[in-house]
Amino acid sequence: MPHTLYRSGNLIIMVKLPKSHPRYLSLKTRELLVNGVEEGITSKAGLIAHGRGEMFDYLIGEETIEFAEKAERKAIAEMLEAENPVISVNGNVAALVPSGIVSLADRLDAKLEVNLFHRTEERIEKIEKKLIKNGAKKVYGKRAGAKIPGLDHDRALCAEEGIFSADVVLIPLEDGDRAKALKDMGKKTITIDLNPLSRTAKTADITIVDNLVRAVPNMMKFEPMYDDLDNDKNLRNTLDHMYNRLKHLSQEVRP
Ligand code: PTJ
Repeated sequence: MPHTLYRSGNLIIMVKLPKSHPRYLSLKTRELLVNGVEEGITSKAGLIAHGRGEMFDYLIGEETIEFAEKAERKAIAEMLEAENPVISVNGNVAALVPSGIVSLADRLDAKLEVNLFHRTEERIEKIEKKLIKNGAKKVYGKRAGAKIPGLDHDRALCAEEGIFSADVVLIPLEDGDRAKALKDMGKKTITIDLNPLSRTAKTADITIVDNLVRAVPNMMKFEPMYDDLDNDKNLRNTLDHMYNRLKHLSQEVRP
């Protein structure tokens, strides 16, 4: 039975995670993020963001629904057709899917750039090292000579050859403000965000409402979709799916 140690000051809390636990996968995913914080890769705010994501995943049914699959397939096509596709990596992505995101960049012939909302040089370096350990040959982001216009502070910093000059950017779990600033630069934006109501979800050209831990492996195996995708309609369908599921669940609790 795997054990997890949580250290909090002098306190060591031992949590046993039996594989038979009905929430095993969800608990393992949390464990990756807690480890990410301890390693100095994930921000504490990343834990809060994940909690919000989990809530929406619950409403979806913790599976890849057809509308997410469509968006994933369209995203693959857009990235494959792009001239300079870039995948933006933050502290949550690096903790949850370090090898998956490197393989995806390989498949899509995309650059990887560490681009943080809560930017520190130390975190950038640690994430870069983690990606290289997982097989990345080159990681952008440490040398950030360009700025995303319209954003203040360090979250505007990006690499000239990376996000700054990208035509298509995959921005998983992105802050709404920056997603809009990237769009304002004329870039095609693709997000992976479990909250279909977030500003990022509404701003992006393609919104994948799926858990990052499912979306990335899916995007490794799905075939590209070259047909048009109506992103707003896809989002409406996703919300309807949640609404119908809740209606169904409410029936179940009635006597
Ligand atoms: O590492 P940093 O400093 O770049 O910070 C990264 C976070 C994620 C903390 C930062 O970008 C942030 O604060 O993001 P937001 O504004 O909280 O948005 C994160 C979005 O991702 C929310 O809409 C969540 O519902 C969603 N989300 C959280 N976990 C997942 C997710 N979507 C897909 N898969 C997840 N596992």
